[in-house]
Amino acid sequence: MQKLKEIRQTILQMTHDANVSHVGSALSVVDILYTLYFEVINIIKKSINSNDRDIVILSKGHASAALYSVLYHKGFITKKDIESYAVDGGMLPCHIDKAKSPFFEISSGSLGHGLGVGAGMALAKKLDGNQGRVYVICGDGECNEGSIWEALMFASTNHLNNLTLIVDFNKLQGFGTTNEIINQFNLEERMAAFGFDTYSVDGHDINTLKKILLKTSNKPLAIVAHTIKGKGVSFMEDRCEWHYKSPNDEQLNIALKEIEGRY
Ligand SMILES: Cc1ncc(C[n+]2csc(CCOP(=O)(O)OP(=O)(O)O)c2C)c(N)n1
Repeated sequence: MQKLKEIRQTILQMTHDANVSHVGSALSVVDILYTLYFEVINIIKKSINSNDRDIVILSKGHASAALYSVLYHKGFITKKDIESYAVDGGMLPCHIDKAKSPFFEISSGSLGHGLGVGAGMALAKKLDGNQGRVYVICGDGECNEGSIWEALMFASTNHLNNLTLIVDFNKLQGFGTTNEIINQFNLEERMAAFGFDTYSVDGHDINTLKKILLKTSNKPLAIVAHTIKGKGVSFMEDRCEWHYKSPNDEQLNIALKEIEGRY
């Protein structure tokens, strides 16, 4: 798919140029963001101020390069913005800053907050009689945060059936595998036990993702998206070190070529 190819290539170029971390985290979540922005949500540039629009929160804000690249390829931010990624005084800091653009729904990067904020927004939509869903994307390591589980209880208590949580379940976090650090056991079963309608999906399969993201229910929804950290670049896939490293010149060229042939 041409767009997905370009979006991945932009992420690689950005992290190379800025020499910053989290390229693996961005490549893990990018298919979910692509599906939301290109296939599912109702946000278009002129309706950004509408109270009835959908809302997407990237709670794992360290993967900001994926959001920035998707927004750029959607036409919501500019090439000049992309070139200011991780540059002092630029539009696009490594962790998302809500003040920089109306398309950044919250400031995120300190893990564990996006679902609580999203649940509050979903409740506000209901109280005000507004349309639209709130989609919150968390990491699996982020689910170690107790605040996630408080927000799940809050959402099911308040019948927030306009809220969808998507967990980017790549089984890695910053210092090793998620289950070695704090075992997530069976995320699907645990979220169902907290009152969510829960689905399991291949988080890189756009068609299936789309089908599940469009589902509605009388309960809040949780989608456990099974993903691969670094997806699309074979030497980055499922390798913890790419949480931190950025591609050098040679690695960038190899990665861009691989993406060119693979998507
Ligand atoms: C509250 C908080 N604690 C620690 C960190 C440091 N940190 C940044 S990324 C990360 C790992 C996140 O893992 P995961 O949620 O699985 O995301 P992934 O990068 O694997 O997609 C950690 C611990 C943080 N950003 N916020």
